[in-house]
Amino acid sequence: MKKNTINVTNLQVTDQKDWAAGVPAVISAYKNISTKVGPFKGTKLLTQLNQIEGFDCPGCAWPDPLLKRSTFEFCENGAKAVADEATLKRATFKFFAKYSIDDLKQKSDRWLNDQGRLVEPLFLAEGSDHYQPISWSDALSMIAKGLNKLDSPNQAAFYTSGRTSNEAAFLYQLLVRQFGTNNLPDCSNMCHESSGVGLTETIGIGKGSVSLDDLENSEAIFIFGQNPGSNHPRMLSSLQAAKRQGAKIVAINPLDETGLKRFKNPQEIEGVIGAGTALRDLYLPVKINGDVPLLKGLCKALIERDDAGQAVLDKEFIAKYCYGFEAFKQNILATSWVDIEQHSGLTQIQINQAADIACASKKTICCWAMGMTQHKNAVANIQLMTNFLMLQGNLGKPRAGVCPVRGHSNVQGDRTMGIWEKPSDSFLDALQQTYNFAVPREHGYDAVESVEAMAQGKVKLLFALGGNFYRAMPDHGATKQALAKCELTVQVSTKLNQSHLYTGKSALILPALGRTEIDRQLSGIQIVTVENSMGVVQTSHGKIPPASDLLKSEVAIVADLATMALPESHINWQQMKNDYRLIRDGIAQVIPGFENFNQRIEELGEFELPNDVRDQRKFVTATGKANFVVHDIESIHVPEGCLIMMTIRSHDQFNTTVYSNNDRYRGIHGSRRIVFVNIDDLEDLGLQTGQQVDIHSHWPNEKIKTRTVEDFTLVQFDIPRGCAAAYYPETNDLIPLSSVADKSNTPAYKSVVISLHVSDSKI
Ligand SMILES: Nc1nc2c(c(=O)[nH]1)N[C@H]1C(S)=C(S)[C@@H](COP(=O)(O)OP(=O)(O)OC[C@H]3O[C@@H](n4cnc5c(=O)[nH]c(N)nc54)[C@H](O)[C@@H]3O)O[C@H]1N2
Ligand SMILES: Nc1nc2c(c(=O)[nH]1)N[C@H]1C(S)=C(S)[C@@H](COP(=O)(O)OP(=O)(O)OC[C@H]3O[C@@H](n4cnc5c(=O)[nH]c(N)nc54)[C@H](O)[C@@H]3O)O[C@H]1N2
Ligand code: SF4
Ligand SMILES: [Mo]
Repeated sequence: MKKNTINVTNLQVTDQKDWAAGVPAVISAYKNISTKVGPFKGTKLLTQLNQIEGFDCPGCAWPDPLLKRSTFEFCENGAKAVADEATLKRATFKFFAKYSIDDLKQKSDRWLNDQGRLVEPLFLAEGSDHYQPISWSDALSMIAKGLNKLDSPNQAAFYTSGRTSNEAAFLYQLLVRQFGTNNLPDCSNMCHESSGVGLTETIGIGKGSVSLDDLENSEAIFIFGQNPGSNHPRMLSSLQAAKRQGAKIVAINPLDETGLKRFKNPQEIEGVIGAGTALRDLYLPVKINGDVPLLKGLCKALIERDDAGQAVLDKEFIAKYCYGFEAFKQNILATSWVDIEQHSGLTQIQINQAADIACASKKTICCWAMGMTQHKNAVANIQLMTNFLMLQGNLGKPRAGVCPVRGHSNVQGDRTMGIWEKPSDSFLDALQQTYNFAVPREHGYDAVESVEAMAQGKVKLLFALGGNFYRAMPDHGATKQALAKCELTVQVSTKLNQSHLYTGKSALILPALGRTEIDRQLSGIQIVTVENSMGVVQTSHGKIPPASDLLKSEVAIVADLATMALPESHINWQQMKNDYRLIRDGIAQVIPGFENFNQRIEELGEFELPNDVRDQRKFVTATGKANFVVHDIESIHVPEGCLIMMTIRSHDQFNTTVYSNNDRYRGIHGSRRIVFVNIDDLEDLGLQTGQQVDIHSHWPNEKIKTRTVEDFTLVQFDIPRGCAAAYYPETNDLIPLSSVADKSNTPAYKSVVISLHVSDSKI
């Protein structure tokens, strides 16, 4: 892998911050928007962010308050996402004439993104090393021909990243299924797939069961494997509201993340000049991948207390709504405290402190993100968290429940719209009935399987609606080779990224409108809708003129491609492109909960989707009940001299989009090639903070036993013994495609066994 340009002398390390947001967040937000968009235009744009008639934040999926909004309904990182999209910079054909693909491969993710918006369709011919402009009709007809040339529809894969609107997503899956395949991998496969799989088995719905109001009024909130200060910053306002109602917060994380320590709300005087609000009441420094033993310990503490005569368990709930309790109880009681302590890295006393908080609460919520979903035993993590809540009846009642905190702004909505390689029969039946064609029933490839299929020559064309598939996947080496075997790869994009450089034999870039931009079609200006992390469907109205006259909306790209690729289709794609309301009429017919879709958004602007667990305490599972599931502790073997490493996000990136080389809360400035290690481990390993190292990862059961990324700087950090952390995507090459979660097939990006070696050049 080519190294990003890094000058280690630029690295400055300061102490980790002990509070988040406040004035520095406001300054950072305005600095970003003023530099990239201009002070006046930029500030005006921010006042429309997350407003009822404004546009939905292109950042994360955190919900907005229902129907009541303040003037500033956004966070620092939302402002960064907006500034990044609304930037005045443009990557024109002159740029692509100047830089060859090889030149661009030498550049960092940050540099590529910094070149500005993509403004016209571009084509990379086989054997050529420069992209050149191409007309929309030539580009789309090339894709249509490429698709129709395949021996089977299953030789194409259609990726989606979670920024795509409901309308574009619905139309896209309709195109893909009428073309004849369910090969619809998406970023969810790398993200919350483990949550979907785990929750569906236990409670019958792959989504969360709480609303914003529930969270803000619950009595105890357990936050597992999540860094909301950077990745869902407005969650801190909700946690603050909950604290003010007396909630207790427990943070379970190998890192004592700044955002969960103390929050200075920049919208309050107290947040500007005062000390802010302390958030977490208890911090559990769990070892990486130590959550299964911790959760078993928590359940054990509750069950043992109940057995000892304290009324801790909700026996009525368990008897009436749950299945499998006795077997679960036996398994939990048979798990020893010695094993729990050893594998979680926590003491019985610490776990009992968390159990005290659970016992004192009648309304408990568990929130989580990637720290739980990106491990081999991720589905076990999710199921044990759910089971922990079930013990006290914390499901299907107000202010209690499960809260997977989603990543991309519409990743949840895309799934609801049918972006899924394993669609349910009921969804396919409804699609078939509404659109009157034989939909493919065979399940398709997920993200990892798509790469494997490309490597085997089974997939020859990749079409990606957004995202940075190459860079987001593990094992860049293998992914690159697999992509190179494709006849054609197509990226629908707003900004330049590495997926435009590591391509199939030929490649296309189709430039798309972003969320901030006005989307005008024949019937007038269009709005789109998205679904947030808590199942609320909202509208988004683009506000600024498009970055170029040549941009098309994602809906228009899909409709125009469908028109060319499916000439026999009886579906009137152009009519739907001209008026997105017709797409919403289709959604209303196919997807439960979207009845009178157009009318409801026109009248209300937003509405909540039905949720059996939350609304009716109904569990549509194989047993008809909420299931307790037995999971054993499967600890990862970390040989002597090795550490277990998680790959995490910095404060100044959005996934593979890097805004700067700083990570303010963790005290890192000027470099991303960092490994965080405990000082005692450094000492034992004979290493020192500031030293340059190569990271080796170890896979004794794989063909390639050792993988290496070079030139990282060691930074001593407050992290449990035996653990390490480094940023994604610079470290993705350390992870083979085969290292995935059981059942969900999500890459185990956060369980990487590594060793550290002083870089050759520095010995
Ligand atoms: N600004 C910004 N916002 C974003 C994103 C972004 O990149 N930048 N990305 C978006 C997307 S797509 C997503 S999915 C979310 C991601 O949001 P997060 O999941 O918060 O993101 P990560 O940085 O992957 O952080 C995972 C957290 O889990 C902890 N962790 C890692 N391993 C373990 C473990 O074994 N156990 C426990 N208990 N904790 C662990 C890490 O220390 C870290 O705090 O954010 C979304 N929002
Ligand atoms: N090691 C490691 N790897 C990981 C993770 C990890 O924690 N560790 N996290 C995983 C997770 S949770 C996720 S979600 C994936 C992210 O995977 P992706 O969603 O594929 O990646 P992003 O970086 O979000 O994609 C950024 C690109 O999207 C395009 N884009 C932005 N906005 C729009 C738009 O409105 N329309 C269109 N068409 N394109 C747009 C831009 O061109 C931009 O360069 O990465 C995964 N990879
Ligand atoms: S919390 Fe997420 S959705 Fe809300 S403004 Fe910040 S980045 Fe945007
Ligand atoms: Mo994600």
